[in-house]
Amino acid sequence: MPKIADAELAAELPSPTHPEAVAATPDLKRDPRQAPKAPASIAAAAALFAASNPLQAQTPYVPSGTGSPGPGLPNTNLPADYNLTGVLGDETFDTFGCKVWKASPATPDWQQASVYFERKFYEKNDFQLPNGGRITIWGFEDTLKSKGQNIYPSPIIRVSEGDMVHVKLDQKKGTHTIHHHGIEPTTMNDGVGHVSFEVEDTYIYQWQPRHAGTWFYHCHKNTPVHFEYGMFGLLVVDPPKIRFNGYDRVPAFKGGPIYDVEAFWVADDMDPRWHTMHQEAGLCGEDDGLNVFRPQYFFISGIANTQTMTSTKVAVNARLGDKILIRLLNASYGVLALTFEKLDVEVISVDGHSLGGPEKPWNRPFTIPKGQTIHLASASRYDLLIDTAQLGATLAANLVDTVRFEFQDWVTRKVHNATSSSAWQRGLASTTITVRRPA
Ligand SMILES: [Cu+2]
Repeated sequence: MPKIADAELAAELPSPTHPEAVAATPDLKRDPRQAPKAPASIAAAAALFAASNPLQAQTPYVPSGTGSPGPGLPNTNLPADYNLTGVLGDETFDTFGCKVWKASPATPDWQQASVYFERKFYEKNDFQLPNGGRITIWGFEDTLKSKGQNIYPSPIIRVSEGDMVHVKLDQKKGTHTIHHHGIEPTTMNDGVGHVSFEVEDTYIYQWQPRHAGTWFYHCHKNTPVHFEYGMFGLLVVDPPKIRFNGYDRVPAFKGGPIYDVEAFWVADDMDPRWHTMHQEAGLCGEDDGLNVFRPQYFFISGIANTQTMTSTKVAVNARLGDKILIRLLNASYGVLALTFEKLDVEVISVDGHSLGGPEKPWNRPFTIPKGQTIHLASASRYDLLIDTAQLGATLAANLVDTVRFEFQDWVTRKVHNATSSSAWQRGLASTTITVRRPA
């Protein structure tokens, strides 16, 4: 059903598949009793694997940024009147955010960008749902790299540590902002409407990332409503390239692991009632029912839960010996529970910040054993590393791990609509990680 969403994503996120993993022919007839015994440790297994498979590093995966090279966009808007920033006049708890400065100022302290992006508000009224229905979504169109495509979630912003980044918001209906979540730029560039301004027409957000990891960006005007409509996308910051085994590679963070396969899993739930609200719903104290959230549809990276098992945008393919990095964002309004059936998973970063490594000696990564459930709160990110060398130097047959997602109510912790007779309505999704043995 969500063919459109799938096709749109095809132009966006790389498929979490090592090219050679698909080409390799599975040999399911091999007698498992002849397989050498797996070494005691993952490190020993990896060493043995590398020694026996010289092809391992011949086509290394190297991620690349998604922006355009500088010097960026001219700063032609008129200077800001700082006396007007934030909320206007007297505000109460109920009406906070009701009267906010709306403007299109020039970017203060503007500098030439090393990389820049354009994001234009879109409204799409025919987003296809897994039960055949349609819903309205909002998002950010990348007018430089995928013009005319209404991609959900919005296109990834991928930059490198130390880049001077410009993101131009072009907005044609009401007011919106872009908050680059966790990046912590100056107040005017933080995109939180009620402490600075909402963008009436255009604005160039300027910021400089300092920490490699997985972040996200979203509209921060009437955030519960605009985020629910779909105004968010992943934001990935890469560390500098390093030379490894004769190739340029990009580790997860400075001093962190190098990976061969990269997957992006963004979990989201939709309550169709919320997709009929107006832009300012509830902002001026009116009761628009924002205290009631009853999601009916569930997605991983824009793919409906009925399609995630087989979608090439969600299911992961790797070769034995590969390291898989999964960048996981819980964009739902509940608790996301995630269980890997057969693979141990190492959490190497939380909310954009690495665990361990030379820059974070005060903490360390931790392992979630197979079968044990990981829980994420709303807006949380986990970077999950799976070293397939844990399976040993040989595999009797390809290993297929089933990964199960549960969308839980944030208060009752029950799976949404768990007893529904329709699979699409249950807050459940599954996908697979396939590890292929050497051909
Ligand atoms: Cu918005």
